[in-house]
Amino acid sequence: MGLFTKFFSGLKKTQSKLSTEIRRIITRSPKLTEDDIEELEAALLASDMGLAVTGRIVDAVREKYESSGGKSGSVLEVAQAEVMSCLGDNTARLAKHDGLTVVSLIGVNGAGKTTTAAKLAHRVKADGGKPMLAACDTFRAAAIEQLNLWGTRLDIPVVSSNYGADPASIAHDAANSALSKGNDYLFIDTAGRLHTKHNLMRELAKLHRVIGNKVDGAPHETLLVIDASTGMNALNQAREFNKSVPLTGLVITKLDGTSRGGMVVAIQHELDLPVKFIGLGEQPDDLQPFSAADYARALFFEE
Ligand SMILES: Nc1nc2c(ncn2[C@@H]2O[C@H](COP(=O)(O)OP(=O)(O)OP(=O)(O)O)[C@@H](O)[C@H]2O)c(=O)[nH]1
Ligand SMILES: [Mg+2]
Repeated sequence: MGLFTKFFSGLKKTQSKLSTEIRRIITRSPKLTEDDIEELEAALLASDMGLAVTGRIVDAVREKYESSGGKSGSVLEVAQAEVMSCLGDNTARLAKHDGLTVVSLIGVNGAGKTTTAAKLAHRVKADGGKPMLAACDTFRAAAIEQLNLWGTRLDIPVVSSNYGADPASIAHDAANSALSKGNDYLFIDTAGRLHTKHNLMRELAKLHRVIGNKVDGAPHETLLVIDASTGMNALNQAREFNKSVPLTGLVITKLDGTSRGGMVVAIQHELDLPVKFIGLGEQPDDLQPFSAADYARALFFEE
């Protein structure tokens, strides 16, 4: 399956709701009225595109409509171009350092951290790399077994310890193991935590400090994993996490399960952080590097 096809099928819920709404608005009369514009605005906001981006799209549509003497057929195209320009030329890559690259996956409970760690390791392996996983969630019941299961399924080594063990010391042991075995990527799966829990944020900062003392510059990537259905609260999450541990990028998961896929644009527009990967399903191949062009095209695709 090509990249665009994957984006398109993963974003199907958002795309079909948006394009059905837009088509309904533009086909009922040959001219766009103020009411039509308002309905367009509501449809965009319902996809969680956010006020700023929605405003830009609506302005662009209005301008196009006025300059074309009332023809409204190109709304989808205008919206697509505007989203693309909001996102910039963003094509994601995972950082790569000489020797071992350490990637930490963090986020609130259930966001998709463990699955994303496994999927990323799988990508690295498919590209000929040598990934390792570290089970640093020693808190949630069955978290260690969950990562070990992924390790077995994908044939990727997992360093783990017992429940209640210090996550920082597991990360330290995993880095030792990865360095001695010549692994090129270490993915650290951390426990879910609310950004408002200061003690848990300190624990995360400690883990990062310990790994940084072990491997120069580590963690090289700190990816905040966000469930796409979180909506605008994700902005708050990102800002708070970023205060404790500097983020290098975002992973937006479960886009396949929501019609609010517009939040990717809103969050990238509001925060100065790249969306690096998006999750479009539960299978290992369902994590895709983010491409602004494919995303914008898929969102407003006219079938
Ligand atoms: N449909 C879909 N499901 C996903 C995606 N990413 C993760 N999931 C599912 O979401 C659920 C939670 O994923 P986990 O990876 O366990 O989340 P987590 O952040 O590690 O959760 P905690 O460790 O409990 O904080 C699992 O059932 C995953 O299969 C995605 O992109 N699409
Ligand atoms: Mg987990």
